[in-house]
Amino acid sequence: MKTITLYSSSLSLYAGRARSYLINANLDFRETIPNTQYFKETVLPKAGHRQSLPTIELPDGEVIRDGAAIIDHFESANGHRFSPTTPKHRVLSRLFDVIGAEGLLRPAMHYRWNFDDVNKEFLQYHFSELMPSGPNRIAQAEKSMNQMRNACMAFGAVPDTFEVVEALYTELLAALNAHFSEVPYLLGNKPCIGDFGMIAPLFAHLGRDPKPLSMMQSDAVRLFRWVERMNRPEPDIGEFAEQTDVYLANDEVPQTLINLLRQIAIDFVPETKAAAETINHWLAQQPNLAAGTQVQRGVGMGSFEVRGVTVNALAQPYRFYLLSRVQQEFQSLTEAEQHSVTALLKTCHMEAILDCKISRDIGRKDNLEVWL
Ligand SMILES: N[C@@H](CCC(=O)N[C@@H](CS)C(=O)NCC(=O)O)C(=O)O
Repeated sequence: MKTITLYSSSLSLYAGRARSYLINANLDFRETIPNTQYFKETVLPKAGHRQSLPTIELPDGEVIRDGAAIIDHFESANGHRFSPTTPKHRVLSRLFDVIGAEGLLRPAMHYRWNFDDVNKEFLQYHFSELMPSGPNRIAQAEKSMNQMRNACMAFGAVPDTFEVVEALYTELLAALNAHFSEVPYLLGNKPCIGDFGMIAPLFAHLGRDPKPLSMMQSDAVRLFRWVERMNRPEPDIGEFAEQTDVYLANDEVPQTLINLLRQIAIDFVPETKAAAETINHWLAQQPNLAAGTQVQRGVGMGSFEVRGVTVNALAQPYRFYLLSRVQQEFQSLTEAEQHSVTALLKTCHMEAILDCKISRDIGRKDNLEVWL
């Protein structure tokens, strides 16, 4: 019988999000690398001709490209099983999805690409495996690795920022570890959409590449356990007293989660503001940008300060595609609920994200993100 095919690689940040969802939803799937003729001829044309991981093919031949779209598809098919229903949890779940998919690229790429002494052999093996076999395999892998090294710099990890990137990540490890010492997932005893977002950087890069894996195992055992748990079909929460599989009662947000968001806000908020400014400036200069035009990965560099250090990072419209979903979630609340969510976001130093918008909306057409 045909099952779902996940085109992916263990190396891929975004594939980690879809894989973890499929595992937790107990969906039957087969994971494979997209290096076959079948993928090129049959799957790729249905994926908008964009080869990005993850892409899935359903048993009826439908193809879905993009991790958020993949999760949307299964969430609507299974009654929104991993989407919390109380106001604060709804907004935080979506916010963690943006943070995971877009907000932790700098540490993820830094600890992958700037520790060649420990990581190089591991990365060379995996990158070669992604290339078609033949005499040029090693050279092609090297080329692709160099593109990723450039992407690492574009996300703002350059020698001048290494110290601040590492300081923030060390503090983040401690905040995540403290939270997962209290509860097994972000919002209690069951993963939410935000957990799937967060596993993206915290599995393939920070929880698997040799350098950051060793840091996580030695300095953040409870976070390491969450990474394991996110990739297992059973709850795997034996070390916790509470053995239910529900979110925290009464829309509770534990102090450890507030501390975690405050830590993340240190660079997430200024980076989001800077990216919005850069993208809006770019949009203002594109009066003839037709509706339906594919959205590019980045449209310039955003510049912002973190602890006195200037960081320049690619301004990515996709961040605002996901962020608009946080804002829509907020808009759909009653006035009283909005007040309590705003108060919470203020406490977390995150209130600015409610107003950080770009001047043109992004939608999806033929499996691609497009300007509306
Ligand atoms: N928005 C996409 C991004 C996916 C993505 O960038 N995947 C990387 C591998 S981790 C890739 O395939 N990059 C090539 C590309 O995007 O064209 C998602 O969330 O699925």
